[in-house]
Amino acid sequence: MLLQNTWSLSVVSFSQAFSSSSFSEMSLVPIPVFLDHDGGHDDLVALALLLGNADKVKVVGCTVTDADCFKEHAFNVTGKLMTLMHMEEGVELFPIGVTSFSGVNPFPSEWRWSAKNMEDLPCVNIPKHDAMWSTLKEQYRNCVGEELLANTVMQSEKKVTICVTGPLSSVAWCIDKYGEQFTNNVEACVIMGGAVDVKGNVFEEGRDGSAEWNIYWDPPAAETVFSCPSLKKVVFSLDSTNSVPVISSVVRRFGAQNDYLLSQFVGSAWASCTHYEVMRPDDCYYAWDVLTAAYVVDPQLAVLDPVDLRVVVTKSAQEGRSQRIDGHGNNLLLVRSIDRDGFYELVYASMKKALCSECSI
Ligand SMILES: [Ca+2]
Repeated sequence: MLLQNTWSLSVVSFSQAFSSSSFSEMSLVPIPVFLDHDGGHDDLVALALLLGNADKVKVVGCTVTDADCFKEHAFNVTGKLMTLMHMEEGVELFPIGVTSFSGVNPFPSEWRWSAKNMEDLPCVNIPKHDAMWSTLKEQYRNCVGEELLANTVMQSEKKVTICVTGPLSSVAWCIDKYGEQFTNNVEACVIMGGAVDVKGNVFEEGRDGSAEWNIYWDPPAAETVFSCPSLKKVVFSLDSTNSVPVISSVVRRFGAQNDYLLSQFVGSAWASCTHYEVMRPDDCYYAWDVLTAAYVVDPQLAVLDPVDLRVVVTKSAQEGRSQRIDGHGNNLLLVRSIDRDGFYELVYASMKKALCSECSI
C-alpha cells in the first residue's frame, strides 16, 4: 500500500523512488482511512478532501471530539457532508461517533462555533441529503467515538490509516486499552499537531507560546501516542503547516468552480477564515488539517525525517510543548518540507465534485 511503501523510504520523496507506472498500479485500490477530527473549519475541509478522493481513499469511519467545536454541530456537519457525497457521488456511507473526552485544557468557547455556522450552509442543506442524515443520525447517535476507532481498526481486513486532525485522546485510549492488538493493524497514524522548531499557538495566561493546541488540549494523550514504538506516525507540526496559509487569493479561486457543491462548501468554510490574515499578519489561518489529510491522499506532497518527540505534560509554562528527544526509537516521522503548489492544486481538483446542475432538490 502507498503509505507502507512510503514509510520505508524515510527521508526521500515518494516521486523520487517510484516510476509513474508502479505508482498508478498501486493506486488502483483505495486505502482504508479513519478520520479522527474535532470539528473546526479545517477539520471539515479535510473531510471534504478525503471524500473528494474516493478513488484513492475510502473513509471507513469518523469520530468527532468536543475540542475545536461543539460536538453536536460537528457531528451533524460530518453526517450532512457524508450524505451529500453518498447521494451525488456514490461515496460509501461510514459510521460516525462522538468521543467521550473532555480537554485537559479546553479551547476557548468563542473559538468553537464554526461547525454551527457550517451546519447552516445552504450547500449541506439540500433537502434530500438532509433527510437522509436526519434518519441516519438517530442510528449513529449512541456510537462512542473511541470504541468505534478501536473496533474499526481491529476488525479491518486491511491495515487502516488513521488521520488525526484533533487531539490524540482517542488514539491514546486505544493504545492504553488494546496495545499492539490495535497498533499492529494501523498502517500509519498521520497527525496534525505540535510545534518543534517554530513557535506554538497557545497564548493562554501562564503559558509561553511554545505549545500547539491539538497537543495542549490533552498533553498526556499526545505523549502516549508519540512515545508508542509500535505505532507508525507521520506528524505535521506547525513547522510544515505554516507553509499553507488560507488567504483571500487562495480562497477566491473557488469562484471558478462554484458549480460544484463541494467547492461551495470548502470555499465558504475558508472564506470565513481570511480575516485572520488582516488581524494577525504574522499568524493567520492555515490549512493545518487539510494538509495532513492531503498527505493521506498523496504522500508525494511531503518529505519526512525520522525525529523522536516528547511532550511536556507538567503544569508549567511549556505545558503541551513538543520537543526533540534523541535515541528513543519512537517510530515517528516529522514532515520536513511540503509541495505547497501541489497541495493547493490537489485541493482545487478534489472539490470539483457534486455538480449542482445534476443535483435535484
Ligand atoms: Ca482540528
